[in-house]
Amino acid sequence: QWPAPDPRPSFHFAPERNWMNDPNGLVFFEGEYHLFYQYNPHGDRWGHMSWGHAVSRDLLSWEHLPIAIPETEVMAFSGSAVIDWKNTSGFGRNGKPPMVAIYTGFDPVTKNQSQFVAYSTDRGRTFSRHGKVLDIGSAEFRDPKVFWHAPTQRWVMVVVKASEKKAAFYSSRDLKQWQHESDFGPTASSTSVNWECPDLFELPVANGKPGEKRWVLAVSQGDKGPDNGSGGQYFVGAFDGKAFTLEPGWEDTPHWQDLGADFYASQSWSEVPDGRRIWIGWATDLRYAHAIPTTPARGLMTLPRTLTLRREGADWRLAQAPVRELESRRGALTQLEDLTLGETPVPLKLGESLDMQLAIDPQLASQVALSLTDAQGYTLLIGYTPATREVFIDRTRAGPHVHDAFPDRNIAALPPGDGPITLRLVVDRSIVELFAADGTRVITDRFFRGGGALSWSAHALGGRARIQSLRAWPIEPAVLPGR
Ligand code: DQQ
Repeated sequence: QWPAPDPRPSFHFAPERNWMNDPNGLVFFEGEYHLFYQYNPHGDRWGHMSWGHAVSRDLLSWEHLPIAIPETEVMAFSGSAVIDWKNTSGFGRNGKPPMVAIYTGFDPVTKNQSQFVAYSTDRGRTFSRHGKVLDIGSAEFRDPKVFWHAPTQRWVMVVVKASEKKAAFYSSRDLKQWQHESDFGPTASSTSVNWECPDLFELPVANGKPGEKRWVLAVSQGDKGPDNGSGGQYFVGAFDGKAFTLEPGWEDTPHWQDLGADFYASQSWSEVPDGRRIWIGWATDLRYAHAIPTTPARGLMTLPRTLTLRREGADWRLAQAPVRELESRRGALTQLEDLTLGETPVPLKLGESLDMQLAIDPQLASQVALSLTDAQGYTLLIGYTPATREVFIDRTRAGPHVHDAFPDRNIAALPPGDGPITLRLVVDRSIVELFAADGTRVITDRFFRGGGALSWSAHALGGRARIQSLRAWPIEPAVLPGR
């Protein structure tokens, strides 16, 4: 029913063909960021889940590799990967640490979900199956995230009891024998049907005391997200290797990872050499993932984003920023200063794949919008509403309607503040990622245009508005590093 296929993005990851969902097994090893992902090798719908595989040296240019973990008698559902530096598992060869993948095996006959281990001794190129390591006889037990917890000298697994909306914590000395330690959840903030794809990590508090850190537990939720689709929440607290406890005074109101429609199953890389915590999400909504165009790949990841934590009054906020590697891919700068806008659109000569910084005058009373229009007149609006201090992405008229169940307009209310409204906007042909308020408010949306080239313009929606400055850089196409 789509008038034209949506074009492949230029610097966001998509598989070469077929269906992709969650990111899995994110780990850095010997100069390469590994991205495994939920993959159907046989078609462009969910099924036959296997782990697809790609590697990158800069998180932007990806080299496609063969399937790492295929479907066998069980499908290989979501999970994580670690480097077993001390060879606690005994899988290492010739003094080299093994890469160990821990994933959910889903038995399509019995519906049982249990945790499996596979390992690689050749930089993730091939995996050997070790087999099942944890089975509690449940059909709702999945998505293990494993990491080394140095203070207790144990491996920790956080895994969901999905329909109970609980994160369960296990510990192990060798990645094979696992002991249950505690459960967290459900919480009053979670009204969805399930929890999926948990992650747990410690983050620096960017505006806190020197060295201040907190633990963040992230969980994806299959429905009733910020705009009623799927989404992810996060919790801030403490973790002692056995149990997660919420920060005192943490209000049980939802804290959403992303306020758009298209950020799900987020996972972070382990072993990043400079200590950054970087994550990525599957850029779609489960409700329409099967209905969006296929090009021939049906599935896209967001941009990898660096995470910090910020104190906001008595509250805590996760802050996200595009990885700094994006800046080295910027082409020639287009810079505009003091752009006063009325209702007549001012054309802007900008491309379809770009990185932009915007400063909007907070004083003028009318809404300001950037619009992205295709050759058939479909228009995506990205803007700011001064009266309510909200940024928005409006895809009501951006292409064929996507789904009746939730709105096509996503908003983020900004915290009180003085000075210009500064925004970072990353656009790549069929995806837009908007970062506001130091990255504490993020909106990610796909848009499915009708056809032809996209053109940019800016205007005020009634009255006058002013863009104080606009700096935009085209993102240069990927050049794969030599092998
Ligand atoms: N997708 C995987 C599951 C996970 C869900 C199966 C989330 O492991 O819970 O493809 O999208």
